[in-house]
Amino acid sequence: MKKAASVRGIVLPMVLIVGLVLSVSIFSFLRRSLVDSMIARNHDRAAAAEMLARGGISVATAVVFHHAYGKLVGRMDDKHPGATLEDLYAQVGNSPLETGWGGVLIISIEDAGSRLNLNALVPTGRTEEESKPSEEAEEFLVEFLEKIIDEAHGEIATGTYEPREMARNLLDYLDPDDVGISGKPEREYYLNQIPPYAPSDGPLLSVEELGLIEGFDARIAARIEPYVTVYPLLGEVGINANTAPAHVLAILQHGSSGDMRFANEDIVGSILRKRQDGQIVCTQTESDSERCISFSEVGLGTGSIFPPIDLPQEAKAFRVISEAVVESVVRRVEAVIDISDRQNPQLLSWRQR
Ligand SMILES: [Ca+2]
Ligand SMILES: [Ca+2]
Repeated sequence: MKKAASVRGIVLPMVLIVGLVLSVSIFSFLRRSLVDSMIARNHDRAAAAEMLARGGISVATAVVFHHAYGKLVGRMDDKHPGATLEDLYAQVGNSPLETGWGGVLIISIEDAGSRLNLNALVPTGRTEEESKPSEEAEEFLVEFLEKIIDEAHGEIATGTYEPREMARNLLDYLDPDDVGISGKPEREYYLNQIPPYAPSDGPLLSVEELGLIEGFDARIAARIEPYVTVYPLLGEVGINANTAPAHVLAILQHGSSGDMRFANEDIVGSILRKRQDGQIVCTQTESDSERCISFSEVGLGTGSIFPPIDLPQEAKAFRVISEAVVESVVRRVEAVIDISDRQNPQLLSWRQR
C-alpha cells in the first residue's frame, strides 16, 4: 500500500512534466512551422518579384523593337524622325503595370544617346593612325573633368585629380596604340599595379571601368557616371540634344575651334521649353519642317557642337531598368539593349539586384 501511494505520488508530477514538455514542443513546433511558412512565403514573393523583373526586360525589348520598326513602317516619306522623349519607349516609365496577383512592374527605358558616350570620343578607324583621338576630344574632356571636380564642392579631395592628365590617360586607355599623348609608354602605370593589368586599348565595357584608369578612382567615376554611357561600344555619335536631361545638355560644347564653351542655363532652359512644345533641335531643319528648330534658335550658335552629332538622331542602344515589387519585396534588373542591327536586337549587359 505504501509503495503504491509513493508511485502515485511520482506519477502526478510526471504527468504534469510530460504535459508541460509536450505543450512546449507543440508551441515550438507551431512557431517553427509559422516561421517556415513565412520564409516560404517570402521566398515565393522574392521568386515572383525576380521573375516579374526579368519579364520586364522582355517587355522592354518588345517596346524598343517596336520603336525600331514601327517608326519605319509608319512613315512612308524619307523624313528621319529621330528619338525624342515623346516616343513610346520614353513614356513607358510613367505607367506602372499591375498584375492580377499583387505585383507591380515599373519599366524605365532611356536612350543611351541621351548621355555622353565616352567610347565615341575615339574614332573607330581601321589603323592606329585613323584611331588617334582629336585635340577637340582632349580639350572637351579637360573642361568636362574640371566641371565635375568643381561641382563636387570639395566632396572629393581636390588637388588629387589633374584634369589634363586624366583626359589624356582616358583617351590613351581607349586608343589602340601604346604611345601616350604626352609621349610616355601607356602601359607602365598599369603593369606596376598590384595585381598588374593592361589598359583596354579599345572601348570601355562599363562606366565603373573608369576607376581603373591612371589618375581616376572609384569616387570620381561615381561623380562622372550620371553624365556618361559606354554604349553603343562602337561608333562616334555625340549627345542627342532631343533626349538628354538638363545636366547632360549642360556639357554640350558649342562655338568655333579653339573657342568652345558649354551650353549655359539659358540654352539648356530654351531646349527644354522647346521640347515641351513638341519641337526638336535639328542640324538640317528641312528634315522635319514642322518640328525642327535650328541650333541658333536655342542659342547654340551657327558653329559646331562637340561631340559632333547630326540631329535628329535615331537611338541605337537603350538602358532599361525593370523594377518589380511583390508586397514588400523589390527586385531590380538593369539591362542594355542594342538595336543597331534592327533584325537582331542584342542584350549588351544584364545586372540583377
Ligand atoms: Ca595613345
Ligand atoms: Ca592605348
